[in-house]
Amino acid sequence: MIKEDKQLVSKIKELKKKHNAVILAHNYQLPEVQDIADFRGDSLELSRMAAKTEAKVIVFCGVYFMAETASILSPDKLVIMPDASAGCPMADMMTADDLQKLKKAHPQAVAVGYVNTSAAVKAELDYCCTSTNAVKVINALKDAKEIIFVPDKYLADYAAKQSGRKLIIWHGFCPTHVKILPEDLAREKRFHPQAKVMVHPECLPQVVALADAVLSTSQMAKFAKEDPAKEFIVGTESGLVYRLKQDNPDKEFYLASERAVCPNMKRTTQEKVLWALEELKDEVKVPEEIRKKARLAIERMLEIA
Ligand code: CIZ
Ligand code: SF4
Repeated sequence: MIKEDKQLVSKIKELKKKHNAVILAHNYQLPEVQDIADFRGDSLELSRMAAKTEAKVIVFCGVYFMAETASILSPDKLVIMPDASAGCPMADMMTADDLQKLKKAHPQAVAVGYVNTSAAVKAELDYCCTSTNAVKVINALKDAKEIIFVPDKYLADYAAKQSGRKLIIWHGFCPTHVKILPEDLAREKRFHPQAKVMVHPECLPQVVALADAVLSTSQMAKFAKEDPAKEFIVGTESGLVYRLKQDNPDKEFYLASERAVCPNMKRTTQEKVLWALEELKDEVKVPEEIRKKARLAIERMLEIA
């Protein structure tokens, strides 16, 4: 078994070299997939890192909108997904048509959208944002009469409370993060009274209200390293715990809920990474017209953040 795994990993390495490929693994990927990645991180972080490399091929182990983001930032590289059927239900809760209608209903509003959106939705946005910089982006829009914030109603709730701005929202949410409940945090706190509670802003407001820190996955990685606490309760998708433990072997991390597993994030396996490199597919390519507009929304965000 171990021998087979070793063979698989060495084949992946060989093909990676042959095709001048870089493997990106989102923080929510399976441990075996994180282990073979050149970079792991959040979706924007990964896409930006890959864009800076000389690689010709990007293997994106994550969900579809993330590979699209990589394609938006690296139009000259071949972007492939080991399992292109891995989508994000939250991103799928809003179409470009939905956003166009919302914008028509609020013609004065500036449109801000979470990175968890399709490229087509991003093309309709004035500003993109991540869970790291959502509040910063909203705060920068002082002159905006109205602000649309899509698609996550819970990230919107958090950003509205933090910025003191009223936001025009959409009814999207993450089906994985809403499975983390206030009673989960209460139970873990009873088991680990010394632990600091960090939660993702995609969580329910009742859960966010109980946290010591509300953070994106890249912020959690940083916070876990820098904070003096030795124990942490982790209110986000399960995959991040593997990385946190590896990065901080002297600290303890407890997943807030065993239910916080994103099935789409778990579709990618080492075998599928190998097949993707063998066949150089499935390609994800954002059409140029959409790409240019979506890129503008990302660039406007980067100017602020
Ligand atoms: O954009 C990402 O990578 C997501 C969805 C999670 C996060 O907070 O890093
Ligand atoms: Fe989408 Fe939630 Fe899965 Fe992230 S964890 S990819 S937001 S469904």
